[in-house]
Amino acid sequence: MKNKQPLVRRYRKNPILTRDDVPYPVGTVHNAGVVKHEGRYIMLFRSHTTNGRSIIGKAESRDGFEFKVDPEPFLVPAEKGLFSEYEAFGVEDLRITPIEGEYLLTYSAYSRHGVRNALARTKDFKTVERVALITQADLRNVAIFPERIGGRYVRLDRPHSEITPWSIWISYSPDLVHWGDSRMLIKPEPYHWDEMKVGPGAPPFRTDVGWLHVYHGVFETMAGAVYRLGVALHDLADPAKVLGVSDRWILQPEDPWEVTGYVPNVVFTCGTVPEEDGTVKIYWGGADTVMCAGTARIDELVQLCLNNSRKAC
Ligand code: BMA
Repeated sequence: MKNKQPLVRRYRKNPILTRDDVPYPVGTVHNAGVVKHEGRYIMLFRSHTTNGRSIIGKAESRDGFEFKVDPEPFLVPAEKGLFSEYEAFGVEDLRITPIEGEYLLTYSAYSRHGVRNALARTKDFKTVERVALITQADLRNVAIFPERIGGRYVRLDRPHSEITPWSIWISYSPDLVHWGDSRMLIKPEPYHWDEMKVGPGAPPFRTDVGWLHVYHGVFETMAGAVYRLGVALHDLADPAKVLGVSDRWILQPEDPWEVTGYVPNVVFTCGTVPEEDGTVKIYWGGADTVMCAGTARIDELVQLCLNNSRKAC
């Protein structure tokens, strides 16, 4: 494919959100979950505050590209109870899953005990209810599927391990609180663009042939790690079955605000919005500093997974 016709067409006015758009003091705006709610796009983005810890802000848009930020943050570390102990160092990289008339919010919770994942829920993006801490430590990037499958909730996540590369796992829950039946699905591929780490990106969305999942992959260079985006397709009835993982990346850091910033050479996604016209809006943080958006054709991404697949593990 020619570079003139990239798979992901960047929005011409990227970056779509920066710290200058935020009415309270923050150092960055990045790694946002995005969803369509009552005809408007809701973005829940991460910001480093001026003490270096992260909070989640909210922005809204009519067209999915021009966002206006709420005057106050949406989610900050809990001040009391169990959550306060595990969120004390910040909340990060929130994903939004629309399911059965509500929205599940999963995010990394940092504390002196390490990083684990929390689950909250909302119906209207005005009030939020924290549900449970759904992992132990050393695990990030929880993305829940937007439907129950075989009666159970399903999620992808990425445990950290010293003896096997950072890989994408799946697990299941009857009630959103207790998770199990875990299996490893996608491993980094040696000497490939994602050879160091892979991790779930946006919550997968349904297509006619499978669940499409935009994930991130990391390659270590002499100048540091490069974060890119790839795509995988999971079987609709049995998402533990990976139908294909695109051999090529779909997006890499290229724009100046992706190549340079707080963490250089990073594009990192937590959210996609599939549209009725067969396209998907993909949102990504650039260099852990700004938010960017682009559009891709869903059928092209599906074909990449099916026709140009590397092995999953
Ligand atoms: C990962 C996470 C992401 C971040 C990325 C690049 O490990 O911390 O939140 O975007 O590194 O710095």
